[in-house]
Amino acid sequence: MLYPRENETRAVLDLSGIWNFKLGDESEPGEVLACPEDMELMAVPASYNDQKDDPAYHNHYGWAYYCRTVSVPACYQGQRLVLRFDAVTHQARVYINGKLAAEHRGGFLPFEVEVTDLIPAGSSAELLVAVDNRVNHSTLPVGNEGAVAFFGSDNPGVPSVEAAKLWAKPQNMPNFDFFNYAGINRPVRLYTTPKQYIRDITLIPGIDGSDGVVRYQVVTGGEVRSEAGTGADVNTGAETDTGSRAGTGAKTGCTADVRIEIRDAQGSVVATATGASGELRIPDAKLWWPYPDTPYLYTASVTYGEDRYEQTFGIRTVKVDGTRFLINGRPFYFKGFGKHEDSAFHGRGLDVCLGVKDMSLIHWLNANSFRTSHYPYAEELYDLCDREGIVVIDETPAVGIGAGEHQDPYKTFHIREHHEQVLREMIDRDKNHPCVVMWSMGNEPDTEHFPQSAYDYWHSLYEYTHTLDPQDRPVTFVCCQNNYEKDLVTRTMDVVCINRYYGWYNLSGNLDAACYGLNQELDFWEKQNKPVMITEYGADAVAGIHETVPEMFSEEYQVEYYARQNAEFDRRDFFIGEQVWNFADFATVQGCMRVNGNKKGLFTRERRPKLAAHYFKKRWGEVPNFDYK
Ligand code: GCB
Repeated sequence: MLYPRENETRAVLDLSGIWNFKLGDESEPGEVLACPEDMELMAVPASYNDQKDDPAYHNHYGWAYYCRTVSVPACYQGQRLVLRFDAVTHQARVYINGKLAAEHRGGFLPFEVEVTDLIPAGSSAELLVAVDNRVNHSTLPVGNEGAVAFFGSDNPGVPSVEAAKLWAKPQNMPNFDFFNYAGINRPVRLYTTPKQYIRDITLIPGIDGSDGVVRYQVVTGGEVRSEAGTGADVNTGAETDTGSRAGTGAKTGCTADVRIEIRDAQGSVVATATGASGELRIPDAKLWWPYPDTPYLYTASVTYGEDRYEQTFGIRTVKVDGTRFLINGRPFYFKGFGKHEDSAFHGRGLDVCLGVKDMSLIHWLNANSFRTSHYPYAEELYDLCDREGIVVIDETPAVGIGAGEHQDPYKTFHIREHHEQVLREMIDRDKNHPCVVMWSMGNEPDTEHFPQSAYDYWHSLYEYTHTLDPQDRPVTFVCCQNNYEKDLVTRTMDVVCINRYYGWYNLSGNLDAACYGLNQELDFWEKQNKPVMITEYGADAVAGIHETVPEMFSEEYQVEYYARQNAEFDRRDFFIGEQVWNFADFATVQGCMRVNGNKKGLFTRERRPKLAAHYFKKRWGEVPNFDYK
């Protein structure tokens, strides 16, 4: 799905601002719905949870309603009009003048609906967005069900489940460790295209000697004069997954009408072609390299009839070769972290200023990469990473698939179809970004208690993911600390990604024992002949707690924890990267394991560095991006 960009053929109206808002309950909104009475004010885009000082918002469970009027200028007459939602978390129903116009499941990926006839140019309409924040065993991320699960014990002082049912309020019980921020978290825009339009562009870069070779496919839509020369059939999954009711009339285009020009960073045309699919050759191409080398970007300017779209891309290759991860043929070492989209007041709402600040801090740290733990991030961030040369592992929201030791989650819950949907939508959205070098199908599912079921589920999904990506990037999922000898599936991924907390959740405070345990495990991985990286390791450090003798929760222990374990990674040739948990402190549900949120950040939530940030700035300044191993 193309990002809404304005140019001489397309206009974009940003609907960000103050909307009307009202909390709802668990009742499902139907096909027809009017804006409620007595609405309050709420900023969009942003999560609604922390905008008001009332636990009813912070801890809400169920539907909530956003309303505003949308006016379409008369000068858009003759254009196709599309309403695009970048992310509504977790489930959305969109009403135009009271009638259901679109629905979407999944809170981190875009959907759109054509509104040319619903809000004709020169008119206004009432836009109502219903948002459901409930997580359960069929959503991604996964929530536990039964609102009274915290109750029940042999202790007579703790209410039994039966007693609690009489008075306990229903609530979300995330099976994941980040606050369940919800609402219209990313921009809503109305954009125009000509009636015949460019629907999608796929660019597949390659390198041949000193030339860049770019295979491309363009999908067009609208009333097509001729059906000749189709050939664009990749990644059209999003067409049905958007849930659009108005229909887009998309068809593959007339070959002769599509023209593509590649421009270099100075704007000079370096290659041209006509037709909906083909191959372009760029002599003496400049490659996209991670920072501090140049992340060089080209622009594909595609025209079709009166429509035009500019898609930036980079020329770079990604490949796993034995135990190495190659970018442009050179062995790359990942230095970075898992992050979150999380900040004060906005919650998970898009904050581009914070995005720019984080890029600056990533450079300050001499890091080169991050994982979009635990969901696809806003598109603006991938654009920043393309331009700033930051390498991204792109992850779906499939976090928390597991059901405790007694139930096989893969046989018990119906998650597969939705999981495939989010993979299709994520790859369809992000496929052209040079910064994305690997897909992560999910984080920390149960792979230990039902190893064969886990293998059947994840390995077939891995094969499916490979078929979705036109660039066929490496595919993985991130494995939690488990009995790695029993786990059958992690070892079959293109890159083995492990989250390990030796010295924190286990062997707590004992770094000698932690290093022993870690080495036992690394000996196991050494025999698998796969590239292995750590995608999470970390220790909570409450900023300002200092000790002469490093103890848990102090900034000194966090540094010691990393220094000891990094020394072990450095001794292993097959070990291709270290991504710490987490870039910054972040909000979680409250609980006795959390001190006002998760404090494993190298930075505080306000982006003040802890001692560990200074430690990594030095270490990563000495570890090169390439040829380290
Ligand atoms: C994990 C999870 C991450 C948590 C982290 C922690 O394994 O993947 O979401 O936040 O541990 O700090 O417990």
